[in-house]
Amino acid sequence: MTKFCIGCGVQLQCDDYFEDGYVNPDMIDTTIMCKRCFRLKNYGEYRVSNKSNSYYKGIIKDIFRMNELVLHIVDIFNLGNIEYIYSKVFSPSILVLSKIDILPKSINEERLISYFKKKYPRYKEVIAISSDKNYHMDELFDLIMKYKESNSVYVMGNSNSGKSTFINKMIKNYTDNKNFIVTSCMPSTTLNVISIKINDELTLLDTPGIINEGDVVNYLPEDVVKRINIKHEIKPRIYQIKEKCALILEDIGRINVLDKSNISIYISNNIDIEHVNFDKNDKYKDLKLTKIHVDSDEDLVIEGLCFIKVSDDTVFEVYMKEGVSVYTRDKIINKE
Ligand SMILES: Nc1nc2c(ncn2[C@@H]2O[C@H](COP(=O)(O)OP(=O)(O)OP(=O)(O)O)[C@@H](O)[C@H]2O)c(=O)[nH]1
Ligand SMILES: [Mg+2]
Repeated sequence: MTKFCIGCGVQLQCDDYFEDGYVNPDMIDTTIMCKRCFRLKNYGEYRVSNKSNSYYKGIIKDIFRMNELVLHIVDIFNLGNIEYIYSKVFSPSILVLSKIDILPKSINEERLISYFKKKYPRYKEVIAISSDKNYHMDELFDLIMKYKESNSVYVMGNSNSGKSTFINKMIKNYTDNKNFIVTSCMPSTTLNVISIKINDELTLLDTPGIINEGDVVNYLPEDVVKRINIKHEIKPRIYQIKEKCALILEDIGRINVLDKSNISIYISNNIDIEHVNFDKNDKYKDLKLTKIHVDSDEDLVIEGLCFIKVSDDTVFEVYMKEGVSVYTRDKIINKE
C-alpha cells in the first residue's frame, strides 16, 4: 500500500536510503513518518532534500489552474519573490503576512497592510498573523470561510515562510488531531502536498515552498542559518553614521556605509555587528561587491538576512556571497 509521510508529505519507501521518504524496512508497515522528518523533529538534524526548485514549481503549477482559494503566506521579514506566486494565481487569494511577532511592536500594522493592498490589488484581503503568538488566527479562519470556493484551500508561498507552522496552529485551534506537520528553519521541509482536514467544510492543503534563489540561507552553513532565523521581536540596531565606516556581520559579509546617515538595521538579534573604521577589505575580497544607492524613502534589502532603513540618501558597498540578492524596495515601515 502506498503511504505518505505525515511530516513532509513524501511517499514512504524502504529501497533507497539516500532518497527522500526512506524508512527502515522493518518499520515500513507501522511508521507514518520518514527517517528525515523523524530525525529533524526529534533531534533537530537536518538533511538536504534531493528535490529541486523546478520539482516544487511543478507541483504547485497544477494548483494555479484550479479555481480554489489560495492563502499566499509571505514572511514579513523575508518577502522574497512575492511576485512569482502573485503573477500566477488568478483564483481568489488572500495575502497572509506571517511572523508579525518578529517586527517591533511599535510598527503601525494598518500602514503595513495598506502598503501591500496598494501594491498587490488582486488579493481579496491582506492580513498579518503570528502563528507563534496565535495572533489573528480566528480572523483569518473567518476570511477563509468567507472566500473559499469549495472545501479545499491551498496554502502556498516561499520555503520557510511559515506555511506548515500556520496549518499546525489551525490543527491545534480547531481540531482534536495530534498529528502535526514537521517544521524547521531550514529550507525545503515540506516536500509534497499534505492534506489536513480541519472540519467537514474545510481541508487545508500544505504545499512545498518555492526556493528563493537569492536568499542568503542557500549560501550559508547550517549553524549560521539557524542563527539568522528570527524567533523573537527584532531590536533594530541603530547607527548614526558621521563618516565613511564599515559594519562587519561576523563571517557572513560586510557593509560599507559611504554617506552620513542614520541607519536602522533589522536583523536577527543573534548576529553580531562590529562597527569599524573604513579600511581595506582584504578579508572579504572573495565576496561579491554590490554598490548600491538607497533613497531615503527606500529600504536596502539583503535577502533573508536583513533590511536597512536610512534617514538620508545613502550609498552602500555590500560584500556578500555570490548569488545573494541585494536590492532596494519602497520602505515597508514608514513611521513607527
Ligand atoms: N517568530 C515566528 N516564527 C515563525 C512563525 N511561523 C513560522 N515560524 C518559523 O519559521 C520557520 C519556517 O516555518 P515552516 O512552517 O517550516 O515554513 P514552511 O513555509 O512550511 O517551509 P517549507 O516547508 O520549507 O516550505 C520555522 O523556524 C518556524 O518556527 C511565527 O508566527 N513567528
Ligand atoms: Mg512546510
